[in-house]
Amino acid sequence: MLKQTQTAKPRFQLFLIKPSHYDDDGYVVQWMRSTMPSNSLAAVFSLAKGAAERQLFGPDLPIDVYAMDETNTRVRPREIMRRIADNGGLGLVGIIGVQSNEFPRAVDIARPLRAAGVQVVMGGFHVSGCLAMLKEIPADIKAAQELGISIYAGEAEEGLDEMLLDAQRGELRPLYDHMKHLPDIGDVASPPFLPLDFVRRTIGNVTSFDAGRGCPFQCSFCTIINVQGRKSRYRSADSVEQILRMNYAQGVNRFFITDDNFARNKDWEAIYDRIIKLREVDGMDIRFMIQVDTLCHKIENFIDKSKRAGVSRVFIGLENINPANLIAAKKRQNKITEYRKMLLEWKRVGIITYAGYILGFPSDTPESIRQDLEIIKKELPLDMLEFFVLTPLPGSEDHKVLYEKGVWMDPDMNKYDVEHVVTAHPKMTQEEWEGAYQTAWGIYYTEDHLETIIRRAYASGINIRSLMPVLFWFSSAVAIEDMHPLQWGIFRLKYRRDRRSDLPLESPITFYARYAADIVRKVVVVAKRWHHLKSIVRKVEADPHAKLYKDEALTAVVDEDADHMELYTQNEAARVAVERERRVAAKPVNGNGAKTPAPAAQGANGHQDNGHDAGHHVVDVPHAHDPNEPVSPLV
Ligand code: B12
Ligand code: SF4
Repeated sequence: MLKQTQTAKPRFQLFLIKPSHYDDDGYVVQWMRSTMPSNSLAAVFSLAKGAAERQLFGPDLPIDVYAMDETNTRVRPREIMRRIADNGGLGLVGIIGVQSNEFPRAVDIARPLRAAGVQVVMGGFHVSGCLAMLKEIPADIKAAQELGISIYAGEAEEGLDEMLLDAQRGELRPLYDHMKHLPDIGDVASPPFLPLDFVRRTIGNVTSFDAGRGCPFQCSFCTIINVQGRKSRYRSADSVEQILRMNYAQGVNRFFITDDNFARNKDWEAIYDRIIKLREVDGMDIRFMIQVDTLCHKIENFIDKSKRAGVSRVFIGLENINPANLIAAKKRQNKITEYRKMLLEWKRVGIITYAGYILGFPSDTPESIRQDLEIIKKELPLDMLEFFVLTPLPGSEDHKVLYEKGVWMDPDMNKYDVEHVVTAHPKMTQEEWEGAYQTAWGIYYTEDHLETIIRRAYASGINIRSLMPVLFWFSSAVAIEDMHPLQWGIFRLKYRRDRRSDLPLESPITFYARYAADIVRKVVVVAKRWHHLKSIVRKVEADPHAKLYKDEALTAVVDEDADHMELYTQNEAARVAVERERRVAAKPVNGNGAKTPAPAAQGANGHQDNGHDAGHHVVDVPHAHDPNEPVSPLV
């Protein structure tokens, strides 16, 4: 326990820190404004605030709760120690939502705190995933425990109080294992929430919350099913309304619903109906980004209600267009014959689409990846495409299999950010695989294709002024920052002393000279790329025929087309898959009346990844954003 200084009345100091991770030079990835508040932090912060309000430690020991996200706030261990000491010496640091790529940084944050005797507990997907899947606790987690870091596996909704009471007595256990019991989240008294001053550190007026957890599918690269389970657990419509109203009251009205597949949230319709009421009856201007699967368009009313509920952007787990790869990853629910129909349905209602695309499945080669991307550009009416390196993430079946077979996986967890290659591939060398990931962005976001995306969007009634910042973000992150768009932020902050503990401190001259040169380079490239995109938007807006734009991707799939579509004929696996779908379907491949499959047969997206003729159908879409409002690239 930390040395106590004189204080009138002790107050328990609870710090909740969402860690960042290190870039390739070993510096903490941090921004003046990061992309979005973390729901993991919102969930634990709100539960902790609830405990404080209930006076969990009794009236004589109030709890002060502080939340910080290292992607936008510098963590100062000495300041934390001082606050604890000034308030009577009782306190706890919770390191929250620690992903595998954040684990080394999380331990580095804990190290000086532990050395000073501060209690530290750590939770999140890395520890939960490892405990869920591996027979023994892996070496990195054991090493953390040896430093005196307590490990919390599983969800906090039912176990937080017990752990806090142990901390109050200064008796934290080395392990809290809540993996066997998944709590009901229907009506949690303190649902996810973060205060306005926290949200202001991120771009736009956006916050995040999970309306549900769990997924019925079994993709081999997925961690979610092994951590959150395969059964859909969801918040009630009342609880969702509570979250929305709490945020609205503080002026936050844009939301990322973090469910890996909101379409498979068993209560999606009740939640949407409530949101529609809030928008249409109570006049609340609220908007959403959701994540869904490639069969969501088959759920009756789902897309139309998404529109009415204020969904302006949707992330789709496309993952791959080669059926052989989808089968290898046990992602059978993704049907290439549905891809264009689904995308045209989203276009019909004027909602912007993002898709995740994973590189490094067994059949992939640099050539096949290039060819697949050209097919996507030509035949699928997608807006943003984002790439991920197939990664055996701790918590996934892929990781467990390789771990148990003793196959080489990079021991540096910092690299498990789905941007680095961390194991071997049957057809590509490490360099080829890394090269394929790096070049994929440039292959998709060519100047010509940026214009095509904007033209398709304009012709479909999408507000291209809203699309522009998003397109900029996704097409530029890797080119400018060499970082995935989901990790990018506004103005990179770098502190010489915040370097990975196993790397030496650089001299101030070397460090600051490089930092300054980097800033100048980025400002120039950002300005150039932004100006270029703006000129395309202006060109399209000035074109009197732009509303009539039509191309193959915007044309509904009909049977005759299907035979020459490269998506359907690119290789033997695609031809076989299309034949099978035709046999299975009650109607031909372009039929609109296909039955909705039972939920257990439908898809979802795991984030790593987590229609009819819309081509000339112009939908009058209200402006998704006030032009003066800061726009979040994500919501
Ligand atoms: C929303 C989201 C994001 C958002 C915001 C992050 C956030 N955490 O909110 C964004 C878009 C920024 C993002 C980015 C990335 N993400 Co992400 N993300 C998610 C997603 C879809 C939801 C997170 C969430 O809200 N979960 C619900 C919360 C409540 O659950 P939870 O985090 O487990 O927290 C609960 C418990 O674990 C526990 N708990 C957690 N911490 C602690 C601490 C203590 C002390 C205690 C007591 C309890 C406790 O209590 C919480 C409440 O019950 C998850 C998938 C998922 N279903 O979780 C992926 C996921 C977390 N992301 C993942 C990855 C890989 C990434 C990226 C690296 C990849 C990428 N390029 O996109 C980046 C990098 C982010 C970074 N380093 O900055 C992986 C991590 C897997 C792993 N083993 O590491 C996941 C699991 C998806 C996957 N593919 O498997 N992500
Ligand atoms: S569909 Fe998505 S969330 Fe479900 S198992 Fe597959 S990757 Fe995981």
